[in-house]
Amino acid sequence: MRPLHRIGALCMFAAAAMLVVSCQDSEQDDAAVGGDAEKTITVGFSQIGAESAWRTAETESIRSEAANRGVNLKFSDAQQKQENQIKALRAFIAQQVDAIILAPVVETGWEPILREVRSAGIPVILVDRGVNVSDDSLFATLIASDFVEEGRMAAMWLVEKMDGTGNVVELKGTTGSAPAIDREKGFHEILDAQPGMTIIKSQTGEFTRAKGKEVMEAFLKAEGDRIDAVYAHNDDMAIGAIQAIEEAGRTPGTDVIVVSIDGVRAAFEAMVAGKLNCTVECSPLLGPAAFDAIEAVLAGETLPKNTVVNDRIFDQSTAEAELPNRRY
Ligand code: GYE
Repeated sequence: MRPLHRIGALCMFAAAAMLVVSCQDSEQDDAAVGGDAEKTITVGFSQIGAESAWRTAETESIRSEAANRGVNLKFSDAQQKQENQIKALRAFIAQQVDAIILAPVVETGWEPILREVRSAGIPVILVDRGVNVSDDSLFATLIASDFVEEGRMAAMWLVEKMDGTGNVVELKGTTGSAPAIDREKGFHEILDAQPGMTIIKSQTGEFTRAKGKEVMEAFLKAEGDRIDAVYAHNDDMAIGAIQAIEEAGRTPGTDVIVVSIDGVRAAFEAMVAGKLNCTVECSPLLGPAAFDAIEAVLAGETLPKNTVVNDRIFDQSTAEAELPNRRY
């Protein structure tokens, strides 16, 4: 051992000893202490907003998992705006965070900022929505559901329920977002092969209850009794649509079949009440997987580019038994 190294080793030993002493002295900062002199990591989380029950559940999952692991989490709410997410990422670079969790509102426009983050040496974990970039070394991994498959599952259920005939209206998610693009794609792929089924209207309801209701009201005004079914890209819009259907004097769940995606508690309650017919689960409980990924990346591991979350489908025949098990 060269002298300089020996001094270094001695200093480290002294520092470790001091740490042990200080741990014994105070019990206040339990979370930060963990293990032998492990450093508390700081993670920046750029969240889209709070448009749906799904989104709130995701925020809660990431916040509580950070707390469980003693991670210092810097949370930023973008209020649905990509420009706010870009600003948040720049702020995270300035704060020299150890890693970034990004739930990107839309798919495109991320390359320049992700390059800045990469130059700063900060790994990015994408959660729930993907991005369109030409270079996938701009992020460490994406943890998300397969939205195309979710759209297919909803469509296949509907085709069977309607015996391959009927007019469908579609309430789409946020324009340009991965789930809106892919849930449309998967659903259309199946319906396009059904000569007896037509999507007569399709418009964004921005993943919110209020907008879902407003757009459904307009659909009902324009198409009236021609509407046999609604496909909503998330439960919140489906619940808004259910209100619009009721206010128009029709019965959701029987007169108008309603299918959606997410599997939030309110959707299960609506299925038990007979108003929603089916939901495809999309888990927002991504906190544990996100922090596992961060720990692995910081330990120097290379992660698979895509970790797919598995989804199940529920309808009125299975909703009641499942309701007590729902965690979001
Ligand atoms: O389905 C919807 C939301 O990105 C998968 O975003 C997520 C979607 C979710 O607000 O409710």
